[in-house]
Amino acid sequence: MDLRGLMGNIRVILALDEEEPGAYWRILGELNGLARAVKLSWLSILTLGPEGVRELLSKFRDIYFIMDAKLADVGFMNERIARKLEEWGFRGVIIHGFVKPINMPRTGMDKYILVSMTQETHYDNLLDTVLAEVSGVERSGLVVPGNRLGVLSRVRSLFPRDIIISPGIGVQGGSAGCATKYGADFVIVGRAIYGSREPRGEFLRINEEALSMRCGV
Ligand code: BMP
Repeated sequence: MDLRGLMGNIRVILALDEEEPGAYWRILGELNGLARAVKLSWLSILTLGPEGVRELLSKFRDIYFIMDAKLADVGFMNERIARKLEEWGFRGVIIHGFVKPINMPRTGMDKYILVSMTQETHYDNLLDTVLAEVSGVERSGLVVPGNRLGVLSRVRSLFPRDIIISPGIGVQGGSAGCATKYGADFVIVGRAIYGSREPRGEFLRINEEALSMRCGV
């Protein structure tokens, strides 16, 4: 089942970039039943350690964990890193789209390709080149900034069927309603949820906003 099938009426992927191990357990406990997909990062691995990550993933078995590895190494390294992540229980991995050809690991994990970032980067000068490369690669979805609506709508128009997941919501200025209106299937949200006093309430509020696809009203 792909991410659309797994998520039901949830449009929020939680990004957990905490610097204290207990916070991962606390937030996932509070968001029990709501957080169906969670993106971890290298920061999460540095904080929890390999054993901690494995423990977390095996405790929250129902959650679809994506490792935001931003893989951009040579082929054999991407391959070896992906193999470890899959062994640990990750179900999705994020790969940079600027490498030519993109070194897609052979893995059973879902593969999401980052094609542009929430801040300006040289991706912006190369967007068409990157997208042409991406179109020839087997993928599960794309990571596209949710706070840069011009980029988001351009990618959506060129990739009408791809799953698009979009960071940049909340602290980085994007709105969940605008992101889904302009083409995101799911918004990736971190600090606005885990940094809030009421993570559950905030999760639900942002999810409602994403579902509403309301932008600028
Ligand atoms: P926050 O919602 O707290 O701003 O977190 C955004 C998350 O999305 C972080 O995990 C960050 O690494 C990730 N991200 C991003 O912010 N911009 C990008 O272009 C790509 C990302 O993966």
